Amino acid sequence: MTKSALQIERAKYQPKVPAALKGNVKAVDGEYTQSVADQEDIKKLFPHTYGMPIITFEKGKESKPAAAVNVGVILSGGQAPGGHNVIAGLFDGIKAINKDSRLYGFILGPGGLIDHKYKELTADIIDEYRNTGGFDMIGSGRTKLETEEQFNKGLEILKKLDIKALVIIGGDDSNTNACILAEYYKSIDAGVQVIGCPKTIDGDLKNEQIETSFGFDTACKVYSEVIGNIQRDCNSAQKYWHFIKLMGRSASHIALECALQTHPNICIISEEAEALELTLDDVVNQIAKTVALRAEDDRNFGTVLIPEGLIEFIPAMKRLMAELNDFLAKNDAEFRIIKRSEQRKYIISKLTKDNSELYASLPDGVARQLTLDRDPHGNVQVSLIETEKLLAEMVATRLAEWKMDCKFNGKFAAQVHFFGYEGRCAAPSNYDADYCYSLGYTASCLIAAGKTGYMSSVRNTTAPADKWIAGGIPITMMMNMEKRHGCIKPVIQKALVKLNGAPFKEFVANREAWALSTDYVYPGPIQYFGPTEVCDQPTITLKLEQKEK
Ligand code: FBP
Repeated sequence: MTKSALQIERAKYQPKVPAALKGNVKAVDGEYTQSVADQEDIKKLFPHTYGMPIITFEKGKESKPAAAVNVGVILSGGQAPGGHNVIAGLFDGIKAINKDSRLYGFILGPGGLIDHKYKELTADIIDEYRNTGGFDMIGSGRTKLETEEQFNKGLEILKKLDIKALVIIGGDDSNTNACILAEYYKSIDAGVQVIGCPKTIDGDLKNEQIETSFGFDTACKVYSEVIGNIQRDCNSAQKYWHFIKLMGRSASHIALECALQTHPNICIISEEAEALELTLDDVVNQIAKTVALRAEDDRNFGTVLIPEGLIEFIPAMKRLMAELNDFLAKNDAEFRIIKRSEQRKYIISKLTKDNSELYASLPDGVARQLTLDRDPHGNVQVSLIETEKLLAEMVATRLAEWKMDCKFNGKFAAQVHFFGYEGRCAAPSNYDADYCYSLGYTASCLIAAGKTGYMSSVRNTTAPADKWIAGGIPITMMMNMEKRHGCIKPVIQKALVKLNGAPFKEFVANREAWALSTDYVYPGPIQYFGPTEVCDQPTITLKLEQKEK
């Protein structure tokens, strides 16, 4: 592999880890747990893994060397910076248990387990990928592990390779699968532990114990760098409004964090739009008003941050999408054979009155995007819906109307952007490099402690790494019952932006000033070498959340 000078230097970086993970480690049981909601249902569905205690790792005494253990690892779902370091931490951890331990990576996500596609991850492979971005060491995929047939097929290869523990690195859906798999293997006494790791740039897999999902830090820093660059372009050319959609499927954590880092003129937060029951028209008016206000000072330029999931949070759109999800889940075969030119008419004829009218009012492109294939978890693929274009077009139309009524005298020219894939495979920031390595190493400690159905957890991460707290959280603790793909299922509850949380409050306290300002912040690129104040800072979101505790 040809490497850049930065890659060569970066490969030598030694991730910082919690003090408790240096040397012998002891598992300490904490409180017994309950699921966040629907306790009776979850308990019934997970009789073997429900209610287990929280685990914390502390420094242990010198102990006899343990037996070697073979471990499998899967990268699941969207890429997130730091995944390779989770695997490196896991590798080093199981080698510290016993140097003859072996690590197997399943290829291209959960599908690799079912199809028996794997490779042994030896020291030379691991060394090649330390501190690098991407998931290309073994690849990732979105196959949903949900049927007993799949679990049993997976078990065949786990048995063949004498794998005693499987680590699934994924987001809320993949960790839900990890929990179901752990329960199943325990119920049949399969002798395979299952451990999850919290991954997703979206930042929506977090709770009291899981402070953040890995990748969020780096992805937000990458997007904030380019938003800052665009804002400098705004101040230089003074001629465009930039509509910037940011990834983050449902929750608006990425948009909010980028707003806190860059101070844009407008940032829409989906969770607020939902709480205020805004219509699409309200959102358009809100943006157009700021454009008109800035135009009074000849500031015919600015930035608008739009979370990827916005469309799903506008209540009327949400109702429409829920009905579409159910309808398409039940009538997929029939819908697929309808000619593309007839599909819109067909959907309009099948929906209930309000939803049908709303669907009929949408521009063709967006209407079509709403009926595209769902992901394997039954979710609309919001990254395919061009909300940034939709809003830019609707704002232009609104301003043209206002111009006719002499309510707007400025100029309006829009540029649209979507930042998502650009940040998912970036080389991990120091925070993500350290956090991920620690998560992987902690997973090896959970394996050594004989745990299953746990998620690897590293807390107190706004303090210096030495003081980070490593442990494990029962995955059932994060679950509730939700409607997915037309059925009620146990799933990990998504963490949305809290409107009474410190990051949102900080945004609200500043947004009016930012709306009119040209005093943007330009965060610049991620720095890997240099002073701690520049290189080792966690996200503003995490700092505010920790301060609030
Ligand atoms: P995960 O939840 O699997 O981490 O993926 C998150 C994400 O990056 C979202 O932000 C985005 O909507 C989606 O993946 C895009 O998926 P795909 O890579 O399949 O296009």
